[in-house]
Amino acid sequence: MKALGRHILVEFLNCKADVLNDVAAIENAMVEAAQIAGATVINSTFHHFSPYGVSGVVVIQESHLAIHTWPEYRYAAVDLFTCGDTVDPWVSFEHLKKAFEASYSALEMNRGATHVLKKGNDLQVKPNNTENYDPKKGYKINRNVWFTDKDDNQALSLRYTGEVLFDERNEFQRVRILDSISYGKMLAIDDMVMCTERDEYHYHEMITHPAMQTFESITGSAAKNVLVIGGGDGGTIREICKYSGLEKVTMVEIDEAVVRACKQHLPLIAREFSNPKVNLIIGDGIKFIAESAANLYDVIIVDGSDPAGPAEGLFTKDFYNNCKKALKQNGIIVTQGESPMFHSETFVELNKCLKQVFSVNQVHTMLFHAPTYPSGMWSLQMAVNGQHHPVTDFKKEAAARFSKTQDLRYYNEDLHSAAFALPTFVKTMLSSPK
Ligand code: SPD
Repeated sequence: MKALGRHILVEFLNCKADVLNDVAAIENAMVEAAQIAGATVINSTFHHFSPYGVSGVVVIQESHLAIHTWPEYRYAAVDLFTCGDTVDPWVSFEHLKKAFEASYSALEMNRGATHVLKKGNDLQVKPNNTENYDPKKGYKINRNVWFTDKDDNQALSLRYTGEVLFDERNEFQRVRILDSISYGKMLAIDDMVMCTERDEYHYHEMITHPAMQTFESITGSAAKNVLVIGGGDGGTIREICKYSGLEKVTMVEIDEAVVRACKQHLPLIAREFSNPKVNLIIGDGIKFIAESAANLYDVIIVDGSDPAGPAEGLFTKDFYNNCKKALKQNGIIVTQGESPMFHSETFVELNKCLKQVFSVNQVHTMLFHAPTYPSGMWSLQMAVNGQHHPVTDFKKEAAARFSKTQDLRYYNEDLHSAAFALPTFVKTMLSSPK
């Protein structure tokens, strides 16, 4: 029977569950399935659903390949539809079967049997939109793939090219470098954005300079011995290395894959790893600080991930008690404090925890703008191991000189004090009794 199209409906069963929940892997497999069969890919749109499932379609010049997955059932419903004689949909089917490591049942239907259809002569068919067509290279694939950092109710999504430049899972976490469309290359740990080329300086300048400048203001000399826990992308040590008075910065990062990925793909962020003042230790920061000598560091910066996986211990009283011991008198600790809008509970709990380890008057909250973290409002918690205050004892002139000579792009002498000014709703969140 002659037909306009071939349509294969596939039930993929017993698939690898984690592949069925991986939007990038599925998009790649579907695009490859189309290309291997000789189809011309025009567009692809894939979406991940929370907590499980992916839907997507690859539009090809010869029609489409579509999928919906149920990872919890290890099942995917796929349809492969091609028109004309040039593309064999069974070739795509074979590719997907391997990619999903699936068993299957499939049936083929002929669509548009020509003996029952009548072709009209009077239809004026307009030419296709040729915007994405280059006569030499053919169609430009317009991929529509999104990375989503989310909890059950809120999310931040960044569109990326579909290129996964680095992807490794290890005993700690999954480390990926993706190529985002608007924010450049991005480091993602598990399903969370850690930093992007375009806005990383907001975070790295703010986690570093308010603490370093406060130390200098209250002690009258530059921080000489600094400890960073986490910070594997290298952005925080890059900022610390801008201080000429620095003698040594020790960085304890649990996952060497983060350092390796960033050295390879984010060299402007990871540019100070070879600085002789940097002592990189690949190891557990929680254990490191528990075993540290007392009274050692001028500034400690906790540049951890969110409190899931190996960073969980960075949000505990034990950990901050050990940090306090390791700080010199008038030393400063600063830690990434999550978001009052996105992780309200963790934000409040961490602040309470620090106030128990230090005292209420020694703990200070800063806010800054983080475009690629969910909600865009992020916090840092600072504790001063002494009686000085980061705003009232702040020496503006030195900070102004430093931010100018170092060409800082976010931090400056005005922002230093402004960052500690909190919206009323945040003050209220933090004023609840201990
Ligand atoms: N949700 C993002 C929390 C920030 C974690 N740290 C980022 C590392 C950048 N050096």
